[in-house]
Amino acid sequence: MPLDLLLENCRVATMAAGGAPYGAIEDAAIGITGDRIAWVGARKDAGTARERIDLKNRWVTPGLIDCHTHIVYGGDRANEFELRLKGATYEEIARAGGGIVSTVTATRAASESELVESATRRLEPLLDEGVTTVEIKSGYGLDLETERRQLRAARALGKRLPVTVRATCLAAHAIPPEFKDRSDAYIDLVCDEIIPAVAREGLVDAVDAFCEKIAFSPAQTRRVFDTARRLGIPVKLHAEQLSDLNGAALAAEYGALSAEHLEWANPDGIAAMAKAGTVAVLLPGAFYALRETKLPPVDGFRAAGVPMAIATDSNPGSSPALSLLLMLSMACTFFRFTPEETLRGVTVHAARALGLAASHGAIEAGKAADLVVWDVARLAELAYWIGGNPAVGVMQAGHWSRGLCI
Ligand code: DI6
Ligand code: FE
Repeated sequence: MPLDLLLENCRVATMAAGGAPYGAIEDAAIGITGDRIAWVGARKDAGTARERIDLKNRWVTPGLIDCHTHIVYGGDRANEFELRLKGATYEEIARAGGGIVSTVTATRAASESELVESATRRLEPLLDEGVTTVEIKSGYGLDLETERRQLRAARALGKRLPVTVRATCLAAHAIPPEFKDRSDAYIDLVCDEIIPAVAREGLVDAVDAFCEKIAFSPAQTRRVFDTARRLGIPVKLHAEQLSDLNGAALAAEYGALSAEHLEWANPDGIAAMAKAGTVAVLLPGAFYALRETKLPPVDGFRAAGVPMAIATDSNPGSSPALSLLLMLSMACTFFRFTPEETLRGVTVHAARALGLAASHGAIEAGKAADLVVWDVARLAELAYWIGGNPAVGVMQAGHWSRGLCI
């Protein structure tokens, strides 16, 4: 059987572990059939194909995966950005009724199509840079109707745009104003109504919570995780972003796909994550925008063999980020990642954080035909440039989604 398409004369960062850096193959070719990679290897070994494209020795990587976003919401918070510049802290703004809760008000007021439209405008620049899979969290509804609307918008984006969407229910993101000082009662609603309903409707791929002093306690997080476990849905956790509540260890105890943020993660949490195979998702955009000084324990994760992913955390408050490539630069400069670690962080490890390791995140026969062709001489350039976009071709599910201007 001839291949549908052969991409030849390229250098391929397969991201396979154990061999050359980046799992690279020089003078390579990639065979595509339908929406899958059928073959990858040395150009001289390639079989016949109905169509061939000469990539002129350009680098090809897997499609990028942004594994942590809150990109579906109403309004924005540029006003709070200005308040923070005048000295207010993120926590003070949150405690004064701004912060996440102000986005909740705007999101409750937005229709599904308004949510889809505004999120499309924010997603487009990510897709231009080669993002082919994105995770989208709810958590700006905080009632059943609006959480459902956000998750429906997330599903709709996956149909409308050339991107695979994984939807995460983050109903336990903040305490809604109508439950002020009654956070346990809100967790009852989350566990008894919101999660079961959106799960029944097929709107969620994972359940997340914000375990933090300004949000939910470890005991409340356990209740959310027990609910997810009962329904057979994988979990992930916003843990140790602003303080150390032992959230990383809690996430690992539940076999979480990932624990995210993690600036304050402690050695026990790191060891528990390593044992459970939980991915550390690090978010340099939030670290930057909140002017954090506490660095996540990257050396500890590395030494323990915890896979590290990087994402935009795209959201209106702590990380209004519309570029995943910029996060690679920040991960190197702030967190001391190597350029290769950054690319693993937005491919193989990000796929694993979404439970997609078997099908996405690497260039391997059988995996999704999600690829980016780059106009760079060295792969380190993906993390080196600050701004700009060297992606010259993006393929998602076997189709070119961004012009192949080769
Ligand atoms: N941590 C974050 O950085 C985002 N959510 C969370 O739990 C911030 C969300 C926001 O400020 O709107
Ligand atoms: Fe987040």
